[in-house]
Amino acid sequence: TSTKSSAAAKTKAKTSKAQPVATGVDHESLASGVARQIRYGLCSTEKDQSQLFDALALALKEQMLDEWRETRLKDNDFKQKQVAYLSLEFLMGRALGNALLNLDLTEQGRQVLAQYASELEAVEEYEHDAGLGNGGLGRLAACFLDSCASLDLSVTGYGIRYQYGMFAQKIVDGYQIERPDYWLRDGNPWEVRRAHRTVSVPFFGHTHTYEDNTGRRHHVWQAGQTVLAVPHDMPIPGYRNGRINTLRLWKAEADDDFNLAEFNDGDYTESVAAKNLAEQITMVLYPNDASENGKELRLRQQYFLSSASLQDLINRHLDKFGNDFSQFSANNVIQLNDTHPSIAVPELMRLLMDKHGLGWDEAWQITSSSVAYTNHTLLPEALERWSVPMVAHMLPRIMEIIFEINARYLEQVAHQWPGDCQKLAQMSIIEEGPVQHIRMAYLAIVASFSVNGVAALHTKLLKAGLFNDFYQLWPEKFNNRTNGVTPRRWLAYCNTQLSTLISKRLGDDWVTDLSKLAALNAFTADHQFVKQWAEVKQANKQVLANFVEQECGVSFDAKMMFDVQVKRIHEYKRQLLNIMHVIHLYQRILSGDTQGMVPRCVLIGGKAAPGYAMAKQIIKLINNVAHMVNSDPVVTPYLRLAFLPNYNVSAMEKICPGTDLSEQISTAGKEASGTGNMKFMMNGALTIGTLDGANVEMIEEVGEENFFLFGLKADEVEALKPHYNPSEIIARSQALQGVLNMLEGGHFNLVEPNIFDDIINAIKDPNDQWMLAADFDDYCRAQQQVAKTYQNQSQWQQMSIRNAAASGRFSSDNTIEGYRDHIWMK
Ligand code: B1N
Repeated sequence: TSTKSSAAAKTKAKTSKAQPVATGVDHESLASGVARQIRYGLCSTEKDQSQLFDALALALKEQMLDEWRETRLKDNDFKQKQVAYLSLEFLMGRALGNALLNLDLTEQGRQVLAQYASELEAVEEYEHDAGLGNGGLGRLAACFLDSCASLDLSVTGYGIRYQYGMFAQKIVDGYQIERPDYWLRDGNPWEVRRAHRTVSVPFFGHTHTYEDNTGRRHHVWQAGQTVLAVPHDMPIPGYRNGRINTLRLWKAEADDDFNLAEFNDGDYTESVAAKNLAEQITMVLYPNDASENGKELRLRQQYFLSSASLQDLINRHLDKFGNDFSQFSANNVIQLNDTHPSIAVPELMRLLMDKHGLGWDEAWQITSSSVAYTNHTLLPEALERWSVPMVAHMLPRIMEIIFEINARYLEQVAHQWPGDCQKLAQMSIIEEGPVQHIRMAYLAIVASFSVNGVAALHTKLLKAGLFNDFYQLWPEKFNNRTNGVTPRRWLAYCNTQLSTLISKRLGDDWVTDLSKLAALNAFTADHQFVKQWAEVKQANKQVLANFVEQECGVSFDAKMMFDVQVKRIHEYKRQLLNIMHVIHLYQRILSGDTQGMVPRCVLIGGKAAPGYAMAKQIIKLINNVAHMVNSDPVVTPYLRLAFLPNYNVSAMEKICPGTDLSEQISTAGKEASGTGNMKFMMNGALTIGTLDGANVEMIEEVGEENFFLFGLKADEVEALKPHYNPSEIIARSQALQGVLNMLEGGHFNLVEPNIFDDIINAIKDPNDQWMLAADFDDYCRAQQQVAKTYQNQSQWQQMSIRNAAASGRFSSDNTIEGYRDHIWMK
């Protein structure tokens, strides 16, 4: 049946008509699969919804197993290039609805559950989000996996199977509280433990060299400790094409003699108990978005992932080609998701030389033509630097190799800039200082054949600033690959009503070719269509309002405008600017100045890194303002505000379809790309935003007249920096004075004096990097333009259609075609 099903899937993909015809899996086999899983898989007689979730997921996994194995066999047979996507984060979210959609089994799943008097939407709520990532970078990796499988590319995701994912956020008295996310408590029905693919990763100990009788030097790393890496595979189904790719997540386990030597003289029980030291490596995700972690355990995670994944790649290569590495780089690409797995560079050198007997030059030739690096941020606080003594202690052989890479590369620098010692120091992989540090981004650039940024502006700034020296040395390495998001999850799945409406007019080819949405522009004059478009948005707003009521206890009225900012809380993303505008509106309402105001519900959500004090204060301020706004009956007809706790992937699936206005208001030059901006646009939200990240390209596509642009440009931010003078700006702005007076007067913290002092000082600080005061008035102006436009609903709905129509470029399919054609298969 598996060959039958993949053949059926292929015909389906080609004709791509909206009939829910089976891909070889019929209702009966899914139904009997679910019944069997309840009885034998779960050994249960109960059929509550959580058990139904497990049974349906297990039955679906079973349906995928044949095609999964066939995909693997095919990829091993054909000598087509394999891509390994190495990432410390994969923010997958839930898998059930996405798997049903991609396998074309949604209707069948619905019918099976109906037999148990259950609804699909209710059962889906029992799946725990796989929150193995922080934010955009981790979610990008997840979207990429969906696109790679859907484009029939042989790409394996390699990551870590954290026992605890991104923390769960609770709000108590307005403050963020972190709770551990033990997402595996009820088991993970999707994963397959593949113990026979286990590899062993060395740590600590020492190195020595010896010469054999032919005079050849050999390097030996006598590890002090080895940790087992056990793969747990998750299936990644392509969209109705018969391909099932793999996300391979490594779990750390102690091997049988772990630590035995240290517990000598028969302290058997102690030594067995000490095994949990090994398992610590994959215990928890570091919850810092766009900032460095710097902890020893984090380096252990990075090396563990890098070494295990490369050993796996090499094992696959040996199976196919034997001990002949001449074709390794023709058959493999290793894409590094930021510098987090960049320790893979010296690790690949080590494996090739010390384990497989290659010489330096050959190993370097292979490494530097296999590795590619994606940079995701210009923020200096996010650039990874590892201390040399720490690396030398934990990974002694790796440290030797990094020094050697640096020495050989600096010869090239010296050749390019003869006599320029300054250049040598500034470009060295090793940063000098009281303690030497390894600049991981430089290591990644030196070893990579491709270095890419994630939006046009970001890549331009990388080349002109942070990496300019390297751009001069190797201009050919640098390229831009603007981010994207998968239209399967972020439109077809999360917004079924809009999808159905679009497919009625355009057919459903847009699901695999999002540029087709451009045809929607033709319907902006079709009153019937515009009306239906507005009705869908209205229905989605009601769903979102119910969600907000349930999660925040705040009542949102779907007749009001829904103004949303959801993303990690960070000063550069300027949630503070948003809340300052809310305070400004609040003041206007209190003073009776409601001229031209549109009733709005403002929703803000996101997690603060647990150690990021300012971000946590901003959450507290939002909650306190919300309390004042929502409890004043004079205000609530015009303005309501809610802070959504525990923003995550499955929350966004409900939020983006019901949003009118998307807030993308980072200080220009700071947000590398953004990807939430694209999800909102696809779902017909209008954007208020700065010329930053991918916003620039969104405006290119949709036109400035369909976007609410405000604020300084990236070069203006830089130019203003040396003479930025907020007090002068405040003196000239009544609106800003009003907001500051209210904050300073303690209006939002009457019983909690001074808790917002840092925030007030930040706004007035001439060294405020985020330039809140500089952009405030223009932001308010743009918000007034938003209100004016919203009052003309037919204009708003047309602009909404134009935004969705222009979102085709931001499909991750498009992004991945770029990686495929310009990096991986080049
Ligand atoms: O990567 C996203 C971009 O769309 C965002 O603009 C960018 O901020 C985000 C250290 C990061 N950059 N750097 C990180 C995450 C975790 C960590 O430990 C840095 N995340 C981004 C996708 O390109």
